[in-house]
Parts: sequence; C-alpha cells; structure tokens
Amino acid sequence: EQVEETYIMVKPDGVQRGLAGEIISRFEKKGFKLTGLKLFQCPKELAEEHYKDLSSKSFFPNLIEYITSGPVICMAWEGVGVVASARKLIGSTNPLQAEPGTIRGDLAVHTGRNVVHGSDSPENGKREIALWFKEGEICQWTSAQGPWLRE
Ligand code: DAT
Ligand code: MG
Repeated sequence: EQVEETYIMVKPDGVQRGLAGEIISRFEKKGFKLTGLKLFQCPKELAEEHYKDLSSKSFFPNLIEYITSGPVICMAWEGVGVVASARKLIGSTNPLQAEPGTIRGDLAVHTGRNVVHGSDSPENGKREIALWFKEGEICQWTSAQGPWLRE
C-alpha cells in the first residue's frame, strides 16, 4: 500500500461561486491528509506549464484564460490511493456526465467551468505539487485520525 500525493485545485469559478469550503470538505471528510493549501493568483506561464499536454487543443487559450481569471485554491493531499480516489470524488470532466455524488456531478454544468482539478497519475501528482508549491509550503505532519482511518 503506497502512500501517494495528489494536486487538487479549486478553479476560479469554484472560488467565485463560494464552493471552496464544500470542495475542501469532500477530501477532508473522506479521510485524506492535507499537506499544502493556499489561495493564489496563477500567472499565465504557470497555467500553460500545468496544462502543457493540452497545448495543441483548440480550447487551450480559453482554458488558460479561465484558470488565470481569478484566484485558485491550491492543495496537496496525501494518502493511500489518493490519486485515483480523488479523481472519483471529482467525477467526469464534463459535469453533465459526472455522477451525482461527485463534486462536478453535484456542483457544475459545463466542461469549461468544472470547478476543480485533480492530478491523473501519481507521477503527475508529484510534478504538479512541485510546480504549484514552493519549498517550505508543504507540511509533513501526523494526523491524530490515523489509527481511526486504517486498520
Ligand atoms: P480533467 O480536468 O478531468 O483531468 P483534462 O485533463 O482532459 O480533464 O482537461 C483539463 C481541462 O481542460 C478540463 O478540466 C476542462 C478543459 N477541457 C478538457 N476537454 C475539453 C473540451 N473538449 N472542451 C473544452 N474544455 C475542455
Ligand atoms: Mg487532467
């Protein structure tokens, strides 16, 4: 059982719509451990680097404009299986196809305003946390919940 880390971000629409607390709560209540958290206005260069695999897509300029249009909430979460589990909690990219009970299924209606990001692999989790957080912004701590969450 491998402890993983994932980068989760409340996108500008999530912040503007007052959904940040609700979104953070989903991961908190599930039982993952928060190791990094900040409100941040993302520069264009960082958004482009974060989404570089999509740079050839027609929607790329819109995506960059959206992500840089207001502050985001950057988070690092840690746990066994956290990468895939967080993707399930978030739901499908298109919120109309996302299952009820997921963040996008419950809180969004459009792919271009889908309120939250989650890393798609453990490798990208590490890459994205390194991209969005500086040295000293990640906290290693022992949660008192540990023995109540896992056998
Ligand atoms: P996800 O955010 O579910 O990991 P992704 O990595 O494929 O999805 O794409 C990143 C973001 O780009 C996505 O959250 C919204 C936007 N996007 C993806 N596909 C799109 C499309 N076909 N039209 C418009 N925006 C799109
Ligand atoms: Mg993605």
